[in-house]
Amino acid sequence: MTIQKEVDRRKTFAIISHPDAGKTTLTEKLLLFGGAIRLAGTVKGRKAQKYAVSDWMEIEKQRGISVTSSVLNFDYDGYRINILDTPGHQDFSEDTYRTLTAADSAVMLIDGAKGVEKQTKKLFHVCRMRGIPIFTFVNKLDSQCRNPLELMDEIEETLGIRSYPMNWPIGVDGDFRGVYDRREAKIELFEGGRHGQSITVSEAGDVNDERFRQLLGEHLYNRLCEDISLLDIAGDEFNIDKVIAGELTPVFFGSAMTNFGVRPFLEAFLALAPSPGGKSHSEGSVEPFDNDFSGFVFKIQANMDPAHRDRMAFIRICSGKFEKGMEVVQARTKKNIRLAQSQQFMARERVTVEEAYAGDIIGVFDPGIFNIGDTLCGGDKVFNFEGIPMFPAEHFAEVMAKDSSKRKQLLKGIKQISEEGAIQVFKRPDTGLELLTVGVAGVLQFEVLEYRMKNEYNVEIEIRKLPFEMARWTDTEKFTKDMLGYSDAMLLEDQYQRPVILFKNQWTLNSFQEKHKNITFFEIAPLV
Ligand SMILES: Nc1nc2c(ncn2[C@@H]2O[C@H](COP(=O)(O)OP(=O)(O)OP(=O)(O)O)[C@@H](O)[C@H]2O)c(=O)[nH]1
Ligand SMILES: [Mg+2]
Repeated sequence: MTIQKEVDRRKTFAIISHPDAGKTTLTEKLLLFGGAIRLAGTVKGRKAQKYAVSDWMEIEKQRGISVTSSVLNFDYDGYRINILDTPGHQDFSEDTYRTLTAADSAVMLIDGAKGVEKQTKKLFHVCRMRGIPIFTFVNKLDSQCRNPLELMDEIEETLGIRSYPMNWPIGVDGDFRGVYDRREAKIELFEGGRHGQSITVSEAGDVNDERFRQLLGEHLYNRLCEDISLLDIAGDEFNIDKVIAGELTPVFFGSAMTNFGVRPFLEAFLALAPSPGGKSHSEGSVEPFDNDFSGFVFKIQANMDPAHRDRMAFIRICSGKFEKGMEVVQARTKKNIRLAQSQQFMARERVTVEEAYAGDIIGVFDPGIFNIGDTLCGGDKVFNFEGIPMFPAEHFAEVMAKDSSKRKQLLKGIKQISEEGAIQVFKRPDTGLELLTVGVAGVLQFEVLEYRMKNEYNVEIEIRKLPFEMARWTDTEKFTKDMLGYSDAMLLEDQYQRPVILFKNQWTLNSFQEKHKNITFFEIAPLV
């Protein structure tokens, strides 16, 4: 197959939403259709001792939440699909944000009972900024949900995007009966009971079939007919160009847990979602079907496999063909690097990748040489894709090993986890004892840190929270330590020995700034 053909059959997308809307559950069900797993793990099904495949981290299994994004891939109907399951919790949004840079489209989940929630709104805007198409899946129709017309209004109003319902639910007041497929003018009935563990076969047929009037009863049937004519008259028209431009979101109703409406969603999504496109960089741009390989690192993750304790760098391929063991230039260092031990993922299960194409996401062994945001170029031309920013940390704490003889493990763990971008590390200058200060964007990261240090590095740590809310870098030449005086601020240095000042809050920063007008502060570390 030519590169063009391979690119055309690829669909790479991220699933985003507020916590608990059902992203991991939907991911599981999609994998099931791909034949990738025979039995979908039940999310939070602790009794069954079966866990969602994309929640592979021990802490995720225990808590039933996703703390880091997962990459999974499978084949379906001739397509090669790369799914990025992201965490919904705001404390892990940095990870979600980075992951979105690797996606060509997004599936936004909405809990049918709750509507558009805060974190969904935030993530939606990130997708908007990136200009990627957004598909909406209104989930949990099997339990009591809000009026679908009201939900559509809320999506349009709070998110500022037009919507087009691809199907329409029948009976949402806790008596979910099925959906009407608008394009095919067909009804598919929900059978209730135990689905979810396998692929459902349900009764389906033309909407005008008298059978459905009887099956649904006069009331529901008439209501459906009214709703449909209302949508046809008052709703937006379907327009694929607007979908691709991110101006119109196709909306699907269904239930991930009971596996209802998931297959029609997948099929419609695959037909409409864009395949990988071109991407601009510092010297121009690449097309996915160009012969030269290019890609960038958007995620680094250590210890995915407790048996190996190694570290993987995740690469989104932007152009050309990847071949196992190929040599590329790392744009930041201009060094040649052999991409060894390339793998693709079914959560914990890894499969060696011999070749991959633009749109694919692969993991390569990282002996500690990759940074998040690194561009890798396979051809003669070396360039940089746009970098991936770090989120400013908002919570700070001093971290030490409970057992001081474990200092070596402590340093190793903190270093590796900071290289993954989950924490930022600072030191106190000029003190004999090397006290480590850690900054995070969300407090739950501290818990993850504590947990991972114990489980992956065998060090119990103590975390002493500090009363600061912001870290600022500054111009090194002008700043002196004495300037801080007795203010509510603390001087630290980052890994490159540059001064970083922690301020208690915006007010402390402002009053310091008043006194020292010639000093400039930076929210984000200047590039090295
Ligand atoms: N009733 C009902 N419950 C569902 C459905 N889909 C998911 N759930 C439940 O909702 C809860 C959250 O599901 P997850 O898939 O873990 O949600 P998530 O969006 O991945 O959550 P985070 O990754 O933590 O943001 C679980 O208890 C699921 O069983 C559904 O279709 N119907
Ligand atoms: Mg999840």
